[in-house]
Amino acid sequence: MKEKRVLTIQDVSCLGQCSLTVALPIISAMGIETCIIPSAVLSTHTGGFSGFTFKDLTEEIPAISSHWQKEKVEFDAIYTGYIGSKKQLEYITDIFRVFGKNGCQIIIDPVMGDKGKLYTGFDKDFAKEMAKLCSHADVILPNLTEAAYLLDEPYVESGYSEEWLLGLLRRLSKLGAKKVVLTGVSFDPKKLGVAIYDSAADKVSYYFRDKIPGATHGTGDVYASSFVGALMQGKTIEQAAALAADYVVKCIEVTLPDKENHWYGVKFEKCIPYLIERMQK
Ligand code: PXL
Repeated sequence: MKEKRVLTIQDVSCLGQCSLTVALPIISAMGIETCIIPSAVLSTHTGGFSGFTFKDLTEEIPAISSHWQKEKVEFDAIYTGYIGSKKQLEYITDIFRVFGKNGCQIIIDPVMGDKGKLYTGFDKDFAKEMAKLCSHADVILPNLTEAAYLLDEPYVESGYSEEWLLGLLRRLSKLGAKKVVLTGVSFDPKKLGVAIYDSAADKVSYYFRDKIPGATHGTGDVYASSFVGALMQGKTIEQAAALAADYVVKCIEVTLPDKENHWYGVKFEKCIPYLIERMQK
């Protein structure tokens, strides 16, 4: 039996429960071989720590890629997360061209910001280039902030209608991605969820859970990683989007009692047994 193999490209934040330190354990725990290209090594993530170190690994991307081409490596999916520079976006586009064949799915989480603001180090110009990368995707997973920056539109935090959201999803899919999973969607102050849009069918579906107040770092990466794992395990995009939402909620619930001390991420490790069990449903 041919096992599924995923390549994920993002940074290593050595401490902080995000990017590769989340993607690698989660996708692996879901039974999928996970290959990585670390795009940079940081001592921590950039969301709340100060004085973090940053070792750029941009030139490793084409070097690793050319070795793999000689080895005739293939992937069932390529999943990209936090990408630190425009040069890296260029190299990743090359990787898509070389390895994104024979049914390989391209899944892009255009990690750039949250709550209407870009993370440290990103600007509008980078967002424009990220929008170009998204044209290669089978699925993109932006939050509402990233959606606004990808489209160069004002960020709309709340109070929007289903009609407006459908328009946003259509504009996002026009970037070139076949499907859009938009996170952080809310029509009711008590509920938070995702919108799943299929551009071929021009159809949207939703999955909501009760909103848990307060922001939690790293949940976007936990969401995208478990989504990718579920998709590789043969779930439909709607099932994968719901499973990932349920897993994130569980991770937040487990972390909340210790939130003051554990502010920098979620305790996703504690919920891996739940994730495995949830996958059997
Ligand atoms: O969770 C996204 C992320 C990944 N990697 C780094 C980050 C962030 C968000 O702040 O700083 C380095």
